[in-house]
Amino acid sequence: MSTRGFFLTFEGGEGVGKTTNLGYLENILQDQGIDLIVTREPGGSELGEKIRELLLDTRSDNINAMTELLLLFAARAQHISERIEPALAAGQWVLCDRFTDATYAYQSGGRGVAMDTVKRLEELVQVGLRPNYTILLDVAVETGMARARGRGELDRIERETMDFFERVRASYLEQARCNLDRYRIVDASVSIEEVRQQILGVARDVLSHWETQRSGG
Ligand code: T5A
Repeated sequence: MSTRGFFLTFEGGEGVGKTTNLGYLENILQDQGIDLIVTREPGGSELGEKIRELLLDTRSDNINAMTELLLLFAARAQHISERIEPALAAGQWVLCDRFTDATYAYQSGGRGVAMDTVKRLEELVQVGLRPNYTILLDVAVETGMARARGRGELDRIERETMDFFERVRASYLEQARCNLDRYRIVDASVSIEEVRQQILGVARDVLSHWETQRSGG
């Protein structure tokens, strides 16, 4: 019987509702007695949060695509060693707001960095670590951006063009299509309550995945 925890990630474009729904799923899982931590990328560790500030600061307007990519993986390396791996090794669940699928979507899909470059860094930094389950919240780019704008000032990445975010969305949908075993797509275009109903259904599916993993299936 495996005692290792379960690694669950939330993904999607800007303003899709990841933070809102991650909090909802967290409550459902805790009610089921699941011991978990909630974290995010970029960030998740003290150093990672400093790197996040650099990445999202609107004054960092001359970061080139490779520097951005390496900063994301530097933050990720620290996050994995400091928080994700210790939690999983202790049998805890890790609920993470974005992970490497975001790098494929934003840096490869959005910025045009070769997928193979991201893949090489993924292998180097993660040494086999991959999410067990990924929830992709999907909504039209204009809708997500309107929600993000409604929340306040846009950060450096949120100021990208609509074309950039269309490429990000297309990359996420393609990743989901290629990883049907771990991806679930939630229609985030509907009301918060209706999205919650979908998350409730996904929570049942997540728990059944966990049972399968725990029993060594
Ligand atoms: N990034 C990240 C990369 O480029 N590469 C990487 O490898 C990684 C890891 C920061 C940025 O970093 C980039 C991507 C990002 O640009 P982030 O903070 O996770 O990452 O990015 P955001 O998408 O900006 O996250 P947000 O916290 O801003 O948005 P959420 O979490 O998706 O949305 P949320 O829950 O805050 O909701 C936004 C607003 O919409 C409302 C909410 O109440 C809130 O006001 N809302 C709804 N309104 C109507 N109907 C619904 N169904 C709604 N759901 C939520």
